[in-house]
Amino acid sequence: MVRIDPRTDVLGIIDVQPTFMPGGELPVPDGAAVVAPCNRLSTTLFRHAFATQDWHPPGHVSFASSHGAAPFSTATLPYGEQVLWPDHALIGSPGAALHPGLDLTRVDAIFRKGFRPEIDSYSAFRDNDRVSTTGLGGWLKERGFRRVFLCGLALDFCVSWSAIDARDLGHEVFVVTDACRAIAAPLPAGHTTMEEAHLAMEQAGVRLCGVDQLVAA
Ligand code: VGL
Ligand code: ZN
Repeated sequence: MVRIDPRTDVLGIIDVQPTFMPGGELPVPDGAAVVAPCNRLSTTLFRHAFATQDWHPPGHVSFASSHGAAPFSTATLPYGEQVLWPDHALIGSPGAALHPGLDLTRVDAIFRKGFRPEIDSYSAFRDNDRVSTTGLGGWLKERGFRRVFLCGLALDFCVSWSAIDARDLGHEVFVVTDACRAIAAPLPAGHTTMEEAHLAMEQAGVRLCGVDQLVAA
């Protein structure tokens, strides 16, 4: 059991946007199922939360269409290997809005990422070049939040990269796995992006938990 301290614990709701749900441009299997547990976490356990939105301009470097390539292929970009996705999370589009069913009562701030045309950003903290930031790290510090609890989409991309960066910044981090869903794409080596993300989170000291393991103070 993990007892939530509503003053110093914060909930991060990652990319709960229709673009990542069935019917959207880059659907995560069963993605809409995260809305209810995310709401339960934010309304019954936490006093403070932040949300993120993937937020890409047309022609974004992460779009396969920008390279004349097939979705889910990869490209080598100046900052490293990049998976190329279908066009998604277009700035101002309905799919890029926060899901209308998401309860925002406890959401004090919304951070957008992936708006720089030439760099993708999985993490809520830093772009994939690992240099340019969103400001979230400074916000957590100024607000005095110590432990970060994450939920949302997709577990093997934006949630896990955010969790690892929060560890890097010195936070204790919990990923609430049953309030997340994964893309779980197969990789050439035979394993999946989910297995890779699990390993990376374990190495970074990210803790995994379920909604029912968290209790009110
Ligand atoms: C995401 C792929 C591309 C995510 C965003 O939110 O996990 N994944 N852009
Ligand atoms: Zn994206």
